[in-house]
Amino acid sequence: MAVHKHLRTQVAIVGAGPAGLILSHLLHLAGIDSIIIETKARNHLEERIRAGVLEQGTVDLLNQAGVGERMQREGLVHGGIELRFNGRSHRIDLRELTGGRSVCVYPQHEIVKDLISARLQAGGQILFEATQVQIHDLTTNSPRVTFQHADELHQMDCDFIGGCDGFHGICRPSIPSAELSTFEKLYPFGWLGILAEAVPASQELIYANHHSGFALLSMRSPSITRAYLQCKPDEDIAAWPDNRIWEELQHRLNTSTGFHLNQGPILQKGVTAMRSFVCEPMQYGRLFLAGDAAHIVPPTGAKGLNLAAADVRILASAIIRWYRNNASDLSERYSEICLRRVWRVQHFSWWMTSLLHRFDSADGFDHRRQLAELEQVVNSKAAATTLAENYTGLPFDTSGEL
Ligand code: RFL
Ligand code: PHB
Repeated sequence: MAVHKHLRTQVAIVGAGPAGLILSHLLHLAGIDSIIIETKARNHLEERIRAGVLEQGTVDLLNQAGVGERMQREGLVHGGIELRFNGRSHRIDLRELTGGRSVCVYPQHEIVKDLISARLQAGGQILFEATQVQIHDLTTNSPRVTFQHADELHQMDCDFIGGCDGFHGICRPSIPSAELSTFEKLYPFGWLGILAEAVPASQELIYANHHSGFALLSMRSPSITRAYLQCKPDEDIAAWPDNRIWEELQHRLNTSTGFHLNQGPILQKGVTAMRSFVCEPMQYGRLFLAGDAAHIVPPTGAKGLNLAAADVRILASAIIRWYRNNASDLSERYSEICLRRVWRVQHFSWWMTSLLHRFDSADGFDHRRQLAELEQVVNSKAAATTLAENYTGLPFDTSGEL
């Protein structure tokens, strides 16, 4: 029979993705106690293939927080990306255009592994495989989380709740709908992603606009290729045997001077739908949403994880300020501060998506317009700089306020 178990923490965090884990770690560094409640098992989180590209600001945040040691050793620093269209390849020199900024290719699940290990080593609590997670009393000074864990019904009292449970979580839907505005855009395509045991055919990421559809060549390590093909949002993966995937990648990534894709066993494949989504505000009473729980971007700009890190950096500062100075000025402005970056990144992710994908309605006009814009991006230093600044990430606010 289920027993009632009472827990108390300062900050209850729902979700052990990058947002929840980074938040818990930053709070711990400031001496603030948190407990993470997560529905999935630890090994599931540590093997879930997701993002790969980290902005300089995210890398700096992880390093400053003392969890960047493996990332510094194993992460691949990239000073440029390639744009490919009309059979030609053009390098965008991120480093030169931004005065030295770069990105780092280090898989999201490795960050998750590093953070879980750091939290557990420091005595932090992550309650994996919780079920029936619910949040209550959000507009009081003592909100609660209830859930089932290891056959016991738990109630956790806290001062704040970090809603870090992703797009399909329960935190955002717990806010009365009259208090929220949501903004959404669905795209008429998805991405078919593969992970393959093959040496990446390029040392830098290649984004290709092709009349057959977008393709992206990325990597996870010097021996693992990650690649994506634009497909239908409800694409049947069974229609894509490995050889068809390689042929299509070769076709879309080819150049007039020839390009050879290294092939190897495909370890994983899956289809991801594409959407842009924002909810406003990102807070309600003592609940603060962060990461995918509050917003989704299409992956073309490689921004989702970076935006999650930017949110929790601000949220941690706001909570720390509340405990240390008894001041709620920053926590009251959490949503407003985050949404400035969120909308900048929404625009960039939408722009990259619309520049590079094939739109089926196109009678040829849209494709020619895209090519004209791509020509401008690769030929105008101003246009290339805009891409490079956004891709490497807008610097974090260093005014000292946060
Ligand atoms: P997550 O990672 O989804 O974590 C949420 C966690 O909450 C748990 N959860 C619950 N826990 C308790 N109770 C409940 N009721 C719960 N419901 C859910 C979930 O199990 C999960 O563990 O959200 P978070 O932390 O906000 O992190 C966001 C990122 O994961 C996401 O934005 C990125 O992966 C997006 N993304 C990329 N971002 C980048 O910055 N760079 C990239 O290169 C990049 N590439 C990508 C991507 C996402 C992709 N997919 C699969 C959507 C490429 C792809 C293909
Ligand atoms: C990835 O490696 O998964 C990746 C890279 C760049 C993107 C999106 C995803 O824009």
